[in-house]
Amino acid sequence: MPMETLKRWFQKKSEESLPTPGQPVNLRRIMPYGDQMNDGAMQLSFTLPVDHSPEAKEAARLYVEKLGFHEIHVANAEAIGAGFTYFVVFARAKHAIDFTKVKVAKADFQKLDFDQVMKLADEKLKRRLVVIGATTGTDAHTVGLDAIMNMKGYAGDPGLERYPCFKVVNLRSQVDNKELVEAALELKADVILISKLVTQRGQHLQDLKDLLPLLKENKKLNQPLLKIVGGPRMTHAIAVKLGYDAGFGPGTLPSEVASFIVHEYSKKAK
Ligand code: B12
Repeated sequence: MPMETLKRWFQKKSEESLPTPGQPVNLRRIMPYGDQMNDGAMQLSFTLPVDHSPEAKEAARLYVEKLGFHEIHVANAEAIGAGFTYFVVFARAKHAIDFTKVKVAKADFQKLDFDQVMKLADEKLKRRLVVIGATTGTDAHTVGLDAIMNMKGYAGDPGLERYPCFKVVNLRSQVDNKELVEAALELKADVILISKLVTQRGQHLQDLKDLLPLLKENKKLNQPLLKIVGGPRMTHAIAVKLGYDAGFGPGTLPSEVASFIVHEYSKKAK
Protein backbone atom coordinates (compact mmCIF):
# COMPACT_ATOMS: atom_id res chain seq x y z
CA MET A 1 0.00 0.00 0.00
CA PRO A 2 1.48 3.44 -0.87
CA MET A 3 2.46 5.64 2.07
CA GLU A 4 -0.25 8.27 1.47
CA THR A 5 -3.01 5.64 1.33
CA LEU A 6 -1.67 4.08 4.51
CA LYS A 7 -1.67 7.49 6.26
CA ARG A 8 -5.27 8.13 5.15
CA TRP A 9 -6.27 4.65 6.38
CA PHE A 10 -4.78 5.31 9.83
CA GLN A 11 -6.37 8.76 9.94
CA LYS A 12 -9.79 7.31 9.08
CA LYS A 13 -9.43 4.48 11.62
CA SER A 14 -8.41 6.82 14.43
CA GLU A 15 -11.29 9.18 13.62
CA GLU A 16 -13.74 6.26 13.66
CA SER A 17 -12.48 5.20 17.07
CA LEU A 18 -13.11 8.63 18.65
CA PRO A 19 -16.59 9.52 19.87
CA THR A 20 -18.02 12.05 17.42
CA PRO A 21 -18.69 15.35 19.23
CA GLY A 22 -22.40 15.71 19.75
CA GLN A 23 -23.06 12.04 18.99
CA PRO A 24 -25.96 10.99 21.24
CA VAL A 25 -25.00 8.57 24.00
CA ASN A 26 -27.44 5.75 24.68
CA LEU A 27 -28.31 6.57 28.28
CA ARG A 28 -30.15 3.27 28.65
CA ARG A 29 -26.87 1.42 28.22
CA ILE A 30 -23.83 3.22 29.56
CA MET A 31 -20.49 1.66 30.42
CA PRO A 32 -16.95 2.89 31.13
CA TYR A 33 -15.19 4.63 28.28
CA GLY A 34 -11.47 4.69 27.42
CA ASP A 35 -10.50 4.92 23.73
CA GLN A 36 -13.75 4.02 22.03
CA MET A 37 -17.34 4.43 23.11
CA ASN A 38 -18.53 1.39 25.08
CA ASP A 39 -15.10 -0.24 25.22
CA GLY A 40 -15.52 -0.79 28.98
CA ALA A 41 -11.96 0.38 29.69
CA MET A 42 -11.26 0.85 33.38
CA GLN A 43 -8.32 1.47 35.67
CA LEU A 44 -8.33 -0.37 38.97
CA SER A 45 -5.94 -0.01 41.88
CA PHE A 46 -5.64 -2.24 44.92
CA THR A 47 -3.23 -3.91 47.32
CA LEU A 48 -2.66 -7.63 47.87
CA PRO A 49 -1.13 -8.92 51.11
CA VAL A 50 1.81 -10.67 49.42
CA ASP A 51 5.42 -9.73 48.60
CA HIS A 52 6.13 -8.25 45.17
CA SER A 53 6.90 -11.12 42.71
CA PRO A 54 5.85 -12.44 39.30
CA GLU A 55 3.34 -14.65 41.18
CA ALA A 56 1.91 -11.58 42.90
CA LYS A 57 1.42 -9.89 39.51
CA GLU A 58 -0.31 -12.97 38.15
CA ALA A 59 -2.47 -13.18 41.27
CA ALA A 60 -3.59 -9.59 40.64
CA ARG A 61 -4.48 -10.46 37.04
CA LEU A 62 -6.38 -13.60 38.11
CA TYR A 63 -8.26 -11.64 40.75
CA VAL A 64 -9.42 -9.02 38.25
CA GLU A 65 -10.41 -11.81 35.86
CA LYS A 66 -12.48 -13.36 38.65
CA LEU A 67 -14.30 -10.03 39.00
CA GLY A 68 -15.53 -10.51 35.41
CA PHE A 69 -13.09 -8.23 33.55
CA HIS A 70 -11.29 -9.17 30.32
CA GLU A 71 -8.24 -7.89 28.35
CA ILE A 72 -6.44 -7.47 31.67
CA HIS A 73 -3.10 -5.68 31.84
CA VAL A 74 -1.24 -5.26 35.13
CA ALA A 75 0.33 -1.89 34.35
CA ASN A 76 2.10 -1.33 37.64
CA ALA A 77 3.10 -3.46 40.62
CA GLU A 78 5.01 -1.92 43.48
CA ALA A 79 6.17 -3.25 46.84
CA ILE A 80 4.69 -1.07 49.58
CA GLY A 81 6.41 -2.63 52.56
CA ALA A 82 7.15 -6.20 53.59
CA GLY A 83 4.33 -8.51 52.59
CA PHE A 84 2.26 -6.00 50.55
CA THR A 85 2.14 -5.12 46.85
CA TYR A 86 0.17 -2.32 45.25
CA PHE A 87 -1.21 -2.75 41.72
CA VAL A 88 -2.58 -0.58 38.95
CA VAL A 89 -4.50 -2.66 36.43
CA PHE A 90 -6.15 -1.75 33.12
CA ALA A 91 -9.03 -4.01 32.10
CA ARG A 92 -12.30 -4.01 30.21
CA ALA A 93 -15.68 -4.39 31.88
CA LYS A 94 -18.58 -6.24 30.23
CA HIS A 95 -21.52 -4.72 31.99
CA ALA A 96 -23.63 -1.70 31.08
CA ILE A 97 -26.27 0.03 33.16
CA ASP A 98 -29.45 1.98 32.44
CA PHE A 99 -28.61 5.55 33.49
CA THR A 100 -32.28 6.61 33.20
CA LYS A 101 -33.13 4.30 36.12
CA VAL A 102 -30.44 5.62 38.49
CA LYS A 103 -31.95 7.29 41.57
CA VAL A 104 -30.03 9.16 44.29
CA ALA A 105 -31.46 10.44 47.57
CA LYS A 106 -30.85 14.21 47.76
CA ALA A 107 -31.79 16.77 50.37
CA ASP A 108 -34.82 18.63 49.07
CA PHE A 109 -33.86 22.32 49.04
CA GLN A 110 -32.94 25.04 46.58
CA LYS A 111 -29.25 25.99 46.50
CA LEU A 112 -29.01 29.72 47.18
CA ASP A 113 -26.09 32.14 47.35
CA PHE A 114 -25.18 34.26 50.38
CA ASP A 115 -27.58 37.15 49.59
CA GLN A 116 -30.45 34.82 48.73
CA VAL A 117 -29.96 32.86 51.97
CA MET A 118 -30.01 36.10 53.97
CA LYS A 119 -33.17 37.25 52.17
CA LEU A 120 -34.90 33.93 52.92
CA ALA A 121 -33.70 34.06 56.54
CA ASP A 122 -35.17 37.58 56.93
CA GLU A 123 -38.50 36.31 55.64
CA LYS A 124 -38.65 32.96 57.44
CA LEU A 125 -36.62 33.06 60.66
CA LYS A 126 -37.78 34.88 63.77
CA ARG A 127 -34.30 34.97 65.34
CA ARG A 128 -30.65 34.04 64.77
CA LEU A 129 -30.14 30.28 64.77
CA VAL A 130 -27.42 28.81 66.95
CA VAL A 131 -25.27 26.47 64.86
CA ILE A 132 -22.71 24.31 66.66
CA GLY A 133 -20.28 21.93 65.01
CA ALA A 134 -17.71 19.30 65.92
CA THR A 135 -15.71 16.38 64.69
CA THR A 136 -16.62 13.62 67.11
CA GLY A 137 -15.07 10.58 68.77
CA THR A 138 -11.37 10.07 68.12
CA ASP A 139 -11.53 11.88 64.77
CA ALA A 140 -9.01 14.74 64.74
CA HIS A 141 -9.68 16.10 61.24
CA THR A 142 -10.84 19.70 61.38
CA VAL A 143 -10.27 21.11 57.88
CA GLY A 144 -13.63 20.01 56.39
CA LEU A 145 -15.65 21.34 59.32
CA ASP A 146 -13.66 24.58 59.34
CA ALA A 147 -14.32 24.96 55.60
CA ILE A 148 -18.05 24.96 56.29
CA MET A 149 -18.12 26.92 59.55
CA ASN A 150 -15.24 29.41 59.58
CA MET A 151 -15.58 32.96 58.28
CA LYS A 152 -13.14 32.28 55.43
CA GLY A 153 -15.28 29.49 53.99
CA TYR A 154 -14.35 27.23 51.11
CA ALA A 155 -13.54 27.74 47.42
CA GLY A 156 -14.48 31.42 47.59
CA ASP A 157 -17.80 30.63 49.27
CA PRO A 158 -18.08 32.36 52.68
CA GLY A 159 -18.45 30.14 55.74
CA LEU A 160 -21.43 30.05 58.10
CA GLU A 161 -19.76 32.51 60.51
CA ARG A 162 -20.20 35.16 57.80
CA TYR A 163 -24.00 34.82 57.86
CA PRO A 164 -25.63 37.28 60.30
CA CYS A 165 -28.61 34.90 60.57
CA PHE A 166 -26.45 32.32 62.40
CA LYS A 167 -24.57 32.35 65.70
CA VAL A 168 -21.79 29.84 65.02
CA VAL A 169 -19.75 27.90 67.58
CA ASN A 170 -17.06 25.54 66.30
CA LEU A 171 -16.23 23.02 69.05
CA ARG A 172 -13.45 21.61 66.84
CA SER A 173 -12.20 18.00 66.97
CA GLN A 174 -12.29 14.85 69.14
CA VAL A 175 -15.46 15.95 70.87
CA ASP A 176 -17.11 13.18 72.84
CA ASN A 177 -20.81 12.59 72.04
CA LYS A 178 -21.80 13.41 75.65
CA GLU A 179 -19.80 16.67 75.57
CA LEU A 180 -21.51 17.56 72.31
CA VAL A 181 -24.96 17.10 73.86
CA GLU A 182 -23.93 19.18 76.90
CA ALA A 183 -22.66 21.93 74.59
CA ALA A 184 -25.90 21.82 72.58
CA LEU A 185 -27.84 22.31 75.80
CA GLU A 186 -25.63 25.07 77.17
CA LEU A 187 -25.45 27.00 73.90
CA LYS A 188 -29.14 26.40 73.10
CA ALA A 189 -28.25 24.94 69.72
CA ASP A 190 -30.78 24.84 66.89
CA VAL A 191 -28.43 23.06 64.49
CA ILE A 192 -25.70 20.48 65.15
CA LEU A 193 -23.06 19.89 62.48
CA ILE A 194 -20.95 16.76 62.75
CA SER A 195 -17.92 16.00 60.62
CA LYS A 196 -16.59 12.46 60.18
CA LEU A 197 -13.46 11.63 58.19
CA VAL A 198 -12.10 8.48 59.77
CA THR A 199 -14.32 5.69 58.48
CA GLN A 200 -12.10 2.70 59.32
CA ARG A 201 -14.12 -0.23 60.69
CA GLY A 202 -17.29 1.84 60.32
CA GLN A 203 -16.36 3.94 63.38
CA HIS A 204 -18.00 7.03 61.89
CA LEU A 205 -21.33 5.21 61.62
CA GLN A 206 -21.09 3.87 65.19
CA ASP A 207 -20.33 7.33 66.63
CA LEU A 208 -23.24 8.81 64.69
CA LYS A 209 -25.61 6.04 65.83
CA ASP A 210 -24.53 6.46 69.48
CA LEU A 211 -25.24 10.19 69.44
CA LEU A 212 -28.91 9.96 68.46
CA PRO A 213 -30.31 8.34 71.65
CA LEU A 214 -28.32 10.82 73.76
CA LEU A 215 -29.98 13.69 71.89
CA LYS A 216 -33.40 12.06 72.06
CA GLU A 217 -33.36 11.42 75.80
CA ASN A 218 -32.40 15.02 76.61
CA LYS A 219 -35.77 16.78 76.71
CA LYS A 220 -34.29 20.24 77.41
CA LEU A 221 -32.69 20.58 73.98
CA ASN A 222 -34.20 23.07 71.54
CA GLN A 223 -36.79 21.71 69.13
CA PRO A 224 -36.65 21.54 66.20
CA LEU A 225 -32.99 20.54 66.35
CA LEU A 226 -31.40 19.96 62.95
CA LYS A 227 -28.73 17.27 62.86
CA ILE A 228 -26.44 17.46 59.84
CA VAL A 229 -23.43 15.29 59.05
CA GLY A 230 -20.66 15.62 56.51
CA GLY A 231 -17.40 14.13 55.32
CA PRO A 232 -15.73 12.70 52.24
CA ARG A 233 -17.51 9.34 52.58
CA MET A 234 -20.87 10.76 53.60
CA THR A 235 -23.99 10.79 51.45
CA HIS A 236 -27.48 12.11 52.07
CA ALA A 237 -28.83 8.55 51.84
CA ILE A 238 -26.49 7.25 54.58
CA ALA A 239 -27.28 10.20 56.86
CA VAL A 240 -31.05 9.87 56.48
CA LYS A 241 -30.90 6.11 57.02
CA LEU A 242 -29.07 6.71 60.30
CA GLY A 243 -31.73 9.20 61.41
CA TYR A 244 -30.08 12.55 60.57
CA ASP A 245 -31.69 15.39 58.63
CA ALA A 246 -29.06 15.60 55.91
CA GLY A 247 -25.67 14.36 54.81
CA PHE A 248 -23.13 16.31 52.75
CA GLY A 249 -20.17 14.83 50.89
CA PRO A 250 -16.96 16.02 49.24
CA GLY A 251 -16.91 19.46 47.67
CA THR A 252 -19.80 20.78 49.77
CA LEU A 253 -19.99 24.58 49.86
CA PRO A 254 -21.02 26.46 53.01
CA SER A 255 -23.81 28.23 51.07
CA GLU A 256 -25.39 24.81 50.35
CA VAL A 257 -25.41 24.03 54.07
CA ALA A 258 -26.75 27.52 54.85
CA SER A 259 -29.51 27.09 52.24
CA PHE A 260 -30.47 23.72 53.71
CA ILE A 261 -30.52 25.04 57.30
CA VAL A 262 -32.79 28.02 56.57
CA HIS A 263 -35.09 26.00 54.33
CA GLU A 264 -35.38 22.96 56.61
CA TYR A 265 -35.54 24.85 59.91
CA SER A 266 -38.33 27.14 58.74
CA LYS A 267 -40.26 24.10 57.44
CA LYS A 268 -39.86 22.19 60.73
CA ALA A 269 -40.51 25.20 62.98
CA LYS A 270 -43.94 25.86 61.45
C1 B12 B 1 -5.22 16.57 56.33
C2 B12 B 1 -5.40 15.13 56.77
C3 B12 B 1 -4.96 14.80 58.07
C4 B12 B 1 -4.42 15.84 59.03
C5 B12 B 1 -5.63 16.54 59.69
C6 B12 B 1 -5.32 17.97 60.08
C7 B12 B 1 -6.54 18.67 60.53
N1 B12 B 1 -6.37 19.57 61.44
O1 B12 B 1 -7.65 18.40 60.09
C8 B12 B 1 -3.61 14.93 60.02
C9 B12 B 1 -2.20 14.80 59.51
C10 B12 B 1 -3.58 15.37 61.47
C11 B12 B 1 -4.32 13.58 59.82
C12 B12 B 1 -4.29 12.57 60.73
C13 B12 B 1 -4.80 11.31 60.50
N2 B12 B 1 -5.38 10.88 59.34
CO1 B12 B 1 -5.84 11.99 57.95
N3 B12 B 1 -6.15 12.92 56.27
C14 B12 B 1 -5.97 14.15 55.91
C15 B12 B 1 -6.35 14.29 54.43
C16 B12 B 1 -5.04 14.25 53.64
C17 B12 B 1 -7.11 15.53 54.01
C18 B12 B 1 -8.38 15.82 54.80
C19 B12 B 1 -8.79 17.24 54.51
O2 B12 B 1 -8.40 18.14 55.21
N4 B12 B 1 -9.54 17.47 53.41
C20 B12 B 1 -9.92 18.80 52.94
C21 B12 B 1 -11.37 19.13 53.35
C22 B12 B 1 -11.73 20.51 52.85
O3 B12 B 1 -12.19 18.18 52.71
P1 B12 B 1 -13.24 17.28 53.51
O4 B12 B 1 -12.73 16.92 54.84
O5 B12 B 1 -13.70 16.19 52.63
O6 B12 B 1 -14.46 18.28 53.77
C23 B12 B 1 -15.37 18.67 52.77
C24 B12 B 1 -16.58 17.74 52.68
O7 B12 B 1 -16.32 16.39 53.01
C25 B12 B 1 -17.60 18.39 53.56
N5 B12 B 1 -17.61 18.17 55.00
C26 B12 B 1 -16.68 17.66 55.83
N6 B12 B 1 -17.13 17.66 57.08
C27 B12 B 1 -18.36 18.20 57.07
C28 B12 B 1 -19.29 18.40 58.09
C29 B12 B 1 -20.52 18.95 57.77
C30 B12 B 1 -21.52 19.17 58.84
C31 B12 B 1 -20.84 19.28 56.42
C32 B12 B 1 -22.14 19.85 56.09
C33 B12 B 1 -19.91 19.07 55.40
C34 B12 B 1 -18.70 18.52 55.73
O8 B12 B 1 -17.36 19.77 53.33
C35 B12 B 1 -15.96 20.00 53.19
C36 B12 B 1 -15.79 21.09 52.17
O9 B12 B 1 -16.32 20.71 50.95
C37 B12 B 1 -7.21 13.01 54.20
C38 B12 B 1 -7.19 12.43 52.79
C39 B12 B 1 -8.14 13.14 51.89
N7 B12 B 1 -7.65 13.53 50.74
O10 B12 B 1 -9.31 13.36 52.24
C40 B12 B 1 -6.60 12.05 55.22
C41 B12 B 1 -7.45 10.93 55.80
C42 B12 B 1 -8.83 11.45 56.15
N8 B12 B 1 -6.74 10.60 57.03
C43 B12 B 1 -6.72 9.35 57.29
C44 B12 B 1 -6.09 8.75 58.40
C45 B12 B 1 -6.09 7.24 58.44
C46 B12 B 1 -5.50 9.52 59.39
C47 B12 B 1 -4.81 8.98 60.65
C48 B12 B 1 -5.54 7.84 61.37
C49 B12 B 1 -3.37 8.61 60.26
C50 B12 B 1 -2.60 7.93 61.38
N9 B12 B 1 -2.43 6.62 61.25
O11 B12 B 1 -2.21 8.58 62.31
C51 B12 B 1 -4.77 10.23 61.52
C52 B12 B 1 -6.04 10.32 62.35
C53 B12 B 1 -5.94 11.13 63.51
C54 B12 B 1 -7.28 11.12 64.19
N10 B12 B 1 -7.28 10.80 65.46
O12 B12 B 1 -8.27 11.43 63.57
C55 B12 B 1 -7.46 8.55 56.25
C56 B12 B 1 -8.83 8.07 56.74
C57 B12 B 1 -9.10 6.67 56.24
C58 B12 B 1 -10.49 6.26 56.57
N11 B12 B 1 -11.30 6.18 55.55
O13 B12 B 1 -10.84 6.06 57.69
C59 B12 B 1 -7.50 9.54 55.05
C60 B12 B 1 -8.71 9.39 54.12
C61 B12 B 1 -6.17 9.33 54.28
C62 B12 B 1 -6.08 7.94 53.68
N12 B12 B 1 -6.45 7.77 52.43
O14 B12 B 1 -5.67 7.03 54.31
N13 B12 B 1 -4.97 13.57 58.62
